[in-house]
Amino acid sequence: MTNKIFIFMALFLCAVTSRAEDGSSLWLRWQNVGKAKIELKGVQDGVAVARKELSAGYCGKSAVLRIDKAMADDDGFAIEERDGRLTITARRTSGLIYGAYEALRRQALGMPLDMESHPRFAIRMLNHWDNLDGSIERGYAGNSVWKWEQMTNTSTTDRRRLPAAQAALMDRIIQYARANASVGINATVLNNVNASPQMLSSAYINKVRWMADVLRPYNIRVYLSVNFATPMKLGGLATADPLDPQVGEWWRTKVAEIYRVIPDFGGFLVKANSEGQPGPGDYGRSHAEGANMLAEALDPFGGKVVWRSFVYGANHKGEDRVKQAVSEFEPCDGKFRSNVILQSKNGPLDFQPREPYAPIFDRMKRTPQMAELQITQEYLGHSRHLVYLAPMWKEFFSFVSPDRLQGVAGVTNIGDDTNWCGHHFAQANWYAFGRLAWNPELTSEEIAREWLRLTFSSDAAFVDTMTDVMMRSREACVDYMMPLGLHHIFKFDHHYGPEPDGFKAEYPLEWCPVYYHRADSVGVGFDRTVATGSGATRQYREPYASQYENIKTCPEEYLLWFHHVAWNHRMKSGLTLWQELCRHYQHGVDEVDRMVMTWRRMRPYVDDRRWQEVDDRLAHQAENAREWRDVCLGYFEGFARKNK
Ligand code: BDP
Repeated sequence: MTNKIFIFMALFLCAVTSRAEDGSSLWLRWQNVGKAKIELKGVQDGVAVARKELSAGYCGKSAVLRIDKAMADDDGFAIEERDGRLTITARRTSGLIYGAYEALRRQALGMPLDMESHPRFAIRMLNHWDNLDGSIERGYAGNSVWKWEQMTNTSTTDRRRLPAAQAALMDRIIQYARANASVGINATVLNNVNASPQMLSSAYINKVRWMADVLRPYNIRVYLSVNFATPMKLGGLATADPLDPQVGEWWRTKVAEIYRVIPDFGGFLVKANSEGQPGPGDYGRSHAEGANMLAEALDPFGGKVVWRSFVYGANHKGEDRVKQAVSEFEPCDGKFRSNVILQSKNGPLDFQPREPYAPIFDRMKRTPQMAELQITQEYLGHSRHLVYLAPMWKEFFSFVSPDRLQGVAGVTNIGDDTNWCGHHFAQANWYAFGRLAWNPELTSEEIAREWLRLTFSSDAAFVDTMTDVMMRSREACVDYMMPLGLHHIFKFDHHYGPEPDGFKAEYPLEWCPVYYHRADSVGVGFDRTVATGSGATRQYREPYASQYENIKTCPEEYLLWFHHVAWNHRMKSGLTLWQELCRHYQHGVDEVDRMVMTWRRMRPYVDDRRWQEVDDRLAHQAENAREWRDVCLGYFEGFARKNK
């Protein structure tokens, strides 16, 4: 059979159908065809998942899974297909799993199967901000998928031997694992960075062991967030001082207890001395001293400490918040043990719709680093707005080379909602995160196209139209929320609607919108220049430092981030700043109106339930975009009145 006919048949058999449904199957919609014979070469175990997926989903005659020790030592793979006979070759068994999913994706997309691929990052991680009580910090898709109370004190993952509730829970976790493995995600932090000390109690470690057993066949390593004061709160010690020998001993014993039951445990994620969390600073110790103490305990087992740089308001109170991570961590550069990785958010503030990149990625020269991206849309309309985030992450990678990073973490957007993510289109962000964590060179557009086809329909009229909608959605959000470099003018606490006049004397100043936009009768924006402002531009490498410093060369999308600009300042368009601001807000609203109209035309291509659910959310987004425009322009006009 020629390749062409074969692919045609494959497509026919495995066509993505448009039946009524609820979105729970995500992008994993290939049909159970159950024909292929699977053969193993040089593989002992660890490939049950690849085997099962291929024998259910591969439409050809047979598949060979083969280990080849001559290949690069990573999770990569090679795929070859000749007349319906598939061969997947990898150095590690994990590569066979990823190869199997890639082959099935290509088959579903009608693409030639032959290819070789290797991940750009070794660590491709999700961060869950899930609390032990089932709530999720900044989660907008229901409660936590982990039902800790349903995990009994059992060590079996044989679903027939589990109580019904735990068996159902296991099915859901396996779906989660499949989704992750299908896009190459290989690590997960199960709990919130604002961590409960209870997470490390023996009872919870036992539950984590069960989770790790369920996830392991999918090559997903489990990590935990830890509370730095756990030795006091759980262990009853009088201190958590990292230089106190008893504290070190407590952590070593705890780590040994974890590895006894989870031999491939990944390590700890730590938020220390940030937003009220305990840390080494409580004892006058540095971040390096704190991280190294944990790293020493984990080192004999190959575990890692992922230490967050999201720290402000502690040692550098009063300094421009966006400068504080560099001020705090630069003196520690070169002082961390080799199994510590510093994890920083993509921007220097906090997951805004648009931020310049965080200069800490340039400044830490001798410390392994990871980027933290936020998949959950804390500041981009929660799970109510359609905002495709791949273009934002690509923007980040255009400033920070993937070569500087050991890995990427994504703060996940999933919960126990039937469709996982609240908004059907928010699934695209989970998918895109994984795809970019594997290969940051993929374009946002390619990823959108493949996701749309796998999730909804391959009809070109649908895919072309909705790819365009997705590609424009992030810029639309920036426009109706915070164009031209405005930032953090959200309502307190929920970070959803606008509150440009937000100020509360009892809150830290860095939480108040007025601190960030600094509007007055002359102009608007935060002067971060070296010449007259906070000097944050100095933290950037050239050519950016000079470019951002000068109002004439500063890119307009960052203008009000770096400069306090007069209302009547001439923009590149010839309009004044005030007029340009109005134009952006209006454009954002117009874009959402267009999205609504476009989606109405997509009805023939989408099943009723998903179509309706997306339509409802789009209507809400259009309303919210107007609220942003009217509240922000109404407020700023009060200042601009005389000088616009
Ligand atoms: C902010 C969130 C807060 C998180 C914090 C963090 O508002 O809920 O705990 O970041 O990343 O974006 O630690």
